[in-house]
Amino acid sequence: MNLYSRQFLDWSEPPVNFQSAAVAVLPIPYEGGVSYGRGTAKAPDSVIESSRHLELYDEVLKAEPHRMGIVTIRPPEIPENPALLENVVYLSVRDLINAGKFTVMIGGDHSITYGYVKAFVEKYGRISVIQLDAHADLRKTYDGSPFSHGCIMSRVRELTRDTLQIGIRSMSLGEADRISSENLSVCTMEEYRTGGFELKSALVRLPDPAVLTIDVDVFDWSVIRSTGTPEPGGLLWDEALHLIKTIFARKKVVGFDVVELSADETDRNSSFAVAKLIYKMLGFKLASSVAQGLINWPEKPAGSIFR
Ligand SMILES: [Mn+2]
Repeated sequence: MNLYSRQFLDWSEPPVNFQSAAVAVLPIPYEGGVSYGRGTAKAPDSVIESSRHLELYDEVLKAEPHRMGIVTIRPPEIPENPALLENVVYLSVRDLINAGKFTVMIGGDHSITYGYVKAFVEKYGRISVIQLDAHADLRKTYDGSPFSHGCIMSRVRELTRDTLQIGIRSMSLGEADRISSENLSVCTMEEYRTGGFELKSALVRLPDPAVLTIDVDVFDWSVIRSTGTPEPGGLLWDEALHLIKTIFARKKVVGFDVVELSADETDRNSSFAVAKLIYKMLGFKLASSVAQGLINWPEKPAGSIFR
């Protein structure tokens, strides 16, 4: 497996290689599925660059999560054709999870999540997908294409019926009709704020394992403003972390992706927030596995610890 010349965290002490790493970060610099603002193809490099400025110590966990070993994989060749791209993503993710790596994908636009989820469905059979997003993404097609980022949850539901969508605050009448006629698990932002949705029981109903897909437009602009299809009124940093920590504590999360950041040279904050989010989430994965008695806090990279 070829490592990327730029490494998430860019940290080599303790020394880590593909074999000894618990986590593989897969950058997918693709924006062929976007409908509005551009810049998502440059996002993975921007996040990796920002990650070099992160503190490796997590003062909440009182530990250095990077000690489990995190390597960044060289991005695959990105084809123009979206159907081919789906397959390239699927093959890359499949190889990493078959090698036992906890695989984190950095997008790229949201359309890449199809290939990501497909690899997990193939490995585990039944999985659930939890989406944090401002948009329902439930149209059958968008702009006449099934490969658009604007209909990704429709595509994901071709792979699994077990979905939970949180933070939604933008949808069409057709999507709203679909949510009610198919009785889909959707917690709108308004319901999240008012407690009008039983999030904890929805989490209990979802089968394990679970994959998380995070569209950064779920965040409030004060946290992340550089995204292709922004919506006002999203999650604040602390409440997003609280929500995500709860998901890690209650579900067996086997992977996550973070998509739709739009790299912008005038905005370092958004890239840095995404880098920190990824590192925080890796810390949650580690902490929940330790809390469940599955592993001990790693002092040095010891290969595939998440089984
Ligand atoms: Mn979105």
